[in-house]
Amino acid sequence: MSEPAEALRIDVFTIFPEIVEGFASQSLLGKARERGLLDVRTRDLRAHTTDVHRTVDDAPFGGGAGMVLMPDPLVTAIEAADPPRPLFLLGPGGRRFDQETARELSASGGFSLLCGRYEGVDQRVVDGWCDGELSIGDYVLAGGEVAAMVVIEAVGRLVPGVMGNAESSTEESFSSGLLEYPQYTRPADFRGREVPEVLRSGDHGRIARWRHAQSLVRTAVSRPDMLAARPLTPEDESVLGEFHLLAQVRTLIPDPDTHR
Ligand code: JCQ
Repeated sequence: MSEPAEALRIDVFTIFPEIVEGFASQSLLGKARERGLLDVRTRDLRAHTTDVHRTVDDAPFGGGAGMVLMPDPLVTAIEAADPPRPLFLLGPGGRRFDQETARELSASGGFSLLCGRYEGVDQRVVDGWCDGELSIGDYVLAGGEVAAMVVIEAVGRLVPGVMGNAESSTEESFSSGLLEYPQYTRPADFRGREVPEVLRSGDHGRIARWRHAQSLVRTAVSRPDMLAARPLTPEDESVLGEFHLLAQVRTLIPDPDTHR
C-alpha cells in the first residue's frame, strides 16, 4: 500500500474570492477537495487594503482609459499567502493554456493564479512577483476569474483520483490528437433518428474501428489543423477505407505545400 498523495494546492488571488470559492466547492472539484486531492485557496486582493473603500486600482501613469491594479495590495496579499510557485498572471497576453499545460500542472507540486482586472496589473508586480502569464484564448474578459476557473477545472480533473476511469479515456483521446467519436444512448430510435447499426452489432472490433474512423472524420471537419500536424497512419487509412471515408478525410486535410 502506498501513502495517499499530497493534495494539489492552487492559490487564487482575486477581488471576487466568493465566486471562485463557490465554484471550487461544487461538484467534481468540491468532492476532490473533501477527499483531500485538491487544495484550492482563494485569496482576497482587498484583504490587506487599509482605506475605507478598500481600493485596489488606480489610474494609469501616462494617462489613458481604465484602471490598473495597484502594486501594494497585490504584493501584500502574495507575501501574506506565501503561495505555491509558479504564480501565473491570467490575461489575454499570456502563453496559451491548453491540454498539455493542464497535464503538466496536474502533475506539479502546486501553483498559483493571479486574476487580472481592469486594464491590467502594474508591470512591477508582473516582473517582480509573477513567474509567467497564461491565456485561455484570444478574447478579452472583464477579469481573470473565469479564466482561473477554467484552469482549475481542466487541471483538477486530471489529478489522479479526481475522476473515475470512465473519464480518463476522454483525456487519452485528446492525447491521441483526435476529437472524440460520437456517443449515443437509448432509445435506439429517437423520433426516427436511429443509432448507427454498427454500435448495436455487438462486434467490438468493428465498433472500435468505426469509432476511430469517426474521430478522424470529426477532426478533419472541425479541426483540420490538428490533422495537418499528425499525418494519417496506416491504421487510420485502414479504418477509413473500411467505412468508405478515406476520400472525404483526404479532401479536408490541409496540404502543407500550399501554405503561405
Ligand atoms: C485570460 N484570455 C483572456 C483582462 C487585463 C492581466 O491583465 C488583464 C487580465 C484580464 C482577464 O483575463 C482575460 C483573459 N485569458 O481577459 C484584462
